[in-house]
Amino acid sequence: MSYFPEVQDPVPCEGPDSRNPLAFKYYNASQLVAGKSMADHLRFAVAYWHTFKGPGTDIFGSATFERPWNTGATPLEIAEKTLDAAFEFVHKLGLQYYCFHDRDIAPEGETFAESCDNLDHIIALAAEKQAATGIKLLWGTANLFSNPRYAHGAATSPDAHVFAYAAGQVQHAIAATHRLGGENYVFWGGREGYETLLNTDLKAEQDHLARFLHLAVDYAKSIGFTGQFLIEPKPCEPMKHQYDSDAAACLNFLRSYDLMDQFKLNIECNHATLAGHTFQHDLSVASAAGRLGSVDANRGDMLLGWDTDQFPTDIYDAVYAMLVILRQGGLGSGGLNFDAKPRRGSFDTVDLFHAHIGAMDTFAHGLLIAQALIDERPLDDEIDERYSSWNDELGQSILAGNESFDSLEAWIREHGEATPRSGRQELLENIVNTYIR
Ligand code: XUL
Ligand code: CO
Repeated sequence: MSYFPEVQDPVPCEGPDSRNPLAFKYYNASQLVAGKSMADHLRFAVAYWHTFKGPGTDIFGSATFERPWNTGATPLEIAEKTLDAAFEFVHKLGLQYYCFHDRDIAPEGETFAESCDNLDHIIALAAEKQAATGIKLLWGTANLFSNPRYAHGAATSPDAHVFAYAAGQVQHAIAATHRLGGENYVFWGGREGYETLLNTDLKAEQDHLARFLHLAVDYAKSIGFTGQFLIEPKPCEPMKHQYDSDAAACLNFLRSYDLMDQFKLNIECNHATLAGHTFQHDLSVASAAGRLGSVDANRGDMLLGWDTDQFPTDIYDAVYAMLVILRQGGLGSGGLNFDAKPRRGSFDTVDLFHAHIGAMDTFAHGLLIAQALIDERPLDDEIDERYSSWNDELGQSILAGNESFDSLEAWIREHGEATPRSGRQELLENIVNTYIR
C-alpha cells in the first residue's frame, strides 16, 4: 500500500523552468558540483518527529494533521505503519538520511523496560528497511523533554534519580543509533536550563550536565560507537534560559569541561535567530573553532518571537550557509536535517512534499550560487585585500610575536595615521545578487 500515491517515485528533477510543484528545479542528486555530487554535498535528512509525528497543534489549537499512518489498534502498530510511511516518503524524495528521537520512532511504554522493548522492536524493523532501501540514519537522539519527569531538567534535574533515568534512556538511544549505523548522535538541551535562579544552583547544574556528557562518551567507547557526538545550541524555549544557548556558549562549555575533542555542534537556523544571531553567524562561530558538525535547516519568522521551525525557503540564508560549509570542506559525517514542520493550515500529506521539495531546492540552488562565488572569488578577493596589511612587514612582525606595546607606540610615532579604506558592503551585497539567478 502507498501513503503518497499522488507523488512520482522518485520525484524528478525538471530544471529551473519547470512549473511542476512535485518536481525539483535545482536538486539533482548526481549532478557534480566542484567534483562532488549534490547528494554528497548536501546530505539531506528528514526529521521523523515533525514530518511523521507532527500533529499540527499550537498553543491555542488542537491537531489539524490527520495522517493515515497515525491510526491503529495499538501504539506499536501505529509505529510500524509510521515506519512504512517514513521509508516511502524518504525514498520518493531521494533523501539519503533520516533522524529520530527514541520517543517519536517508538512509543513510550508504561515502564522503562517496556519503552526499551518498544524501541528495540522498531529499530529491528528500521534496520531491515535501511538494508532494503540504502536509506541511512544521520543521527539519533533521545526525547528528554516531553515526559513530566523531566519538568525540571534531565541531566540538570535537581533530582539524581531523574539524572539516572535520563542516563538509562540515553544509553538505550545511543545503542539504537549504533545498531542502525547512525553517523552522529545529537544532544539538544531540551529542558537543560532554568526558569528562575531563585531555586537553581546554576554551577551544580552545569557540572551535572558535563558529567552526563562524559558518561555518554564513556558509554560510546564501551560499545564501539564511533559516530560524531553533536550539541545543538538553543537559547530558550522550553526553558527561559538554556545552558547551550548559542554556538559560543556551547564551545565555552565544552572547553571548560574537557569535552571539546568529543563534540561538535549541530547548528539550527531558528535557534541562532532566537539567540539574536544570524544563521550564518552561528555557523561561522562553530566553523571557526573547527566544530561545525551538522545543520538543522529551517527558518523562523521575523515577526514571531518563537521557534516556528518553518521549512527553509530563503535563498540568502542558504547561500550564506553553503559558503560556510563549502569553505570548511563540507560537513563530514553531518548533513542538512530539515527540522521543520508545515504550517498548521497546511494539513494535506502532499504539503509535506511541497515543503521538502522547496527546501531541498533552496539548498541545492544555494550550493550552486555559493560554489560560483567561491570559484570566481569576488568576496574572497575583497576579504584578502581587506586584510592584506597582515602580510606586510608590520603585520607579519606582530603575528610573529616580535612587537610590544612599546615598539608599536614607537612605530606609530614614526608612521602616523592609518589610511581609511571602505568596507564595500553595498558593492558586495550587489555582487551576491548578480549571482542569484
Ligand atoms: C528543538 C529541536 C530538536 C532537536 C533534537 O527545538 O530543534 O528537535 O533538533 O532534539
Ligand atoms: Co533541531
